[in-house]
Amino acid sequence: MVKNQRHGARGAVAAVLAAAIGLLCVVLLLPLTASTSAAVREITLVTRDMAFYLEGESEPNPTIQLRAGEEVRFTVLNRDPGLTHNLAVEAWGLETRYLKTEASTTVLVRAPARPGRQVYVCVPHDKMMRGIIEVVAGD
Ligand SMILES: [Cu+2]
Repeated sequence: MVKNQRHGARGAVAAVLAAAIGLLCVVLLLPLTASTSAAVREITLVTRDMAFYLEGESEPNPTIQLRAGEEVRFTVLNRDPGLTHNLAVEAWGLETRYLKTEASTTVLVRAPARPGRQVYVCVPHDKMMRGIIEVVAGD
């Protein structure tokens, strides 16, 4: 009897897990399916000298402005010799894998529907590698 109850509880946990994974798949796939209708903006962030830079620009840890609801593909490229970096936006639950020198990764995100400001960081160096993503009203 007790054993059956334990089994039942385990089954419930498994069902909840399966539902959560299913939901996660939907959440992850939705932006991909929606991306066919609108252009995806490409933003490349290069890490070097313990800071983020927009590709080809010289301002460290720049404020990145996005339009509300805009779809963006972030590419992070680590050009910092001997250092491992990543990109995370905690408010969005976004965190890339850690990148060794010359490694890169890409994440597709949709900016929040409402204007606001979020912090982006490199998790291992979040005191130095830290900037703002500013979401402004879309047109
Ligand atoms: Cu870093």
